[in-house]
Amino acid sequence: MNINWYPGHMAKAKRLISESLKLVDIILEIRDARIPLSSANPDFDDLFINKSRIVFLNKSDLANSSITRDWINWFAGQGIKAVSINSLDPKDTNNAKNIILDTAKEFHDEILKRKGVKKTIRGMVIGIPNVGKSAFINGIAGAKKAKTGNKPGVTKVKQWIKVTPYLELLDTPGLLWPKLDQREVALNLAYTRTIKEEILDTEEVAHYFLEKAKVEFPEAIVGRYGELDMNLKGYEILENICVQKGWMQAGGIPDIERGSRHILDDFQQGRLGRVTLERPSK
Ligand SMILES: Nc1nc2c(ncn2[C@@H]2O[C@H](COP(=O)(O)OP(=O)(O)OP(=O)(O)O)[C@@H](O)[C@H]2O)c(=O)[nH]1
Ligand SMILES: [Mg+2]
Repeated sequence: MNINWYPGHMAKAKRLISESLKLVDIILEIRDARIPLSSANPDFDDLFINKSRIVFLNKSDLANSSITRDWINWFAGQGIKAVSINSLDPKDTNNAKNIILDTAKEFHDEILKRKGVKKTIRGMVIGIPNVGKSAFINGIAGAKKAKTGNKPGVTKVKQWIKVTPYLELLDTPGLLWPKLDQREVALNLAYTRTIKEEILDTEEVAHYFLEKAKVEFPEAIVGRYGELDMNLKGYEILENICVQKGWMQAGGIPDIERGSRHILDDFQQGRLGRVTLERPSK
């Protein structure tokens, strides 16, 4: 599966992000805790060289918490501070806010010493589409100041949001790289709904999802859809799930399209339990 997708608004978003860089003191990179590597944008490393950066592993409520801990250690080993967060939980966003303020304090104190003024710290929130950038900002601001939605491409322009008198966060549109030539990465982004549904073959995506599930998390599938022979091929498991759940077309034919949607939706909404799709390599 080769998804070649780089809509005009993304090229514009990248320009807008580079232009704003000189205004910001700290980069807050939001990744998906279920796919901490696939949700990294390879463009970011070049774009944000020499900037102080914190990685937030968001949607941690949907991920396996023990694997999230492994990831945090893995990032620490790379010299990167990573923090687990559920942006919809005020306890977590409050913690994130304190971490940002602590980091910002260094800037504050230095500028206060040099110039005698208390400067507003500006943080830029970046990440791939639909990863929860706007929800993260709303959580930290304690108010719905940025528009959110469960599909990629909700935020179209940049927007500064005042969080405290001395902290402002910049919401940015999601950035995805031009050519998703790594199949595994493209699929992970499809499962988590980073790539627009309209350009995907839902049945193919669900089929690959089940191929992965039967090896890595069969209990999540059986737990949701009942006893299934997980030794079968992905397509056969998909058909059996449709039969079991009564997702049928006229004439007793399994409604594969409907089944595919259900399965991906169940995963995205956390109804399969807390499932992480990527583990750090040892
Ligand atoms: N379960 C869960 N859902 C989340 C979390 N953070 C965000 N969401 C949901 O994920 C969806 C996308 O959130 P947004 O904040 O709009 O994502 P975004 O990164 O701003 O997306 P774009 O602006 O389209 O790039 C929304 O339905 C949010 O409610 C989280 O930590 N846990
Ligand atoms: Mg947004």
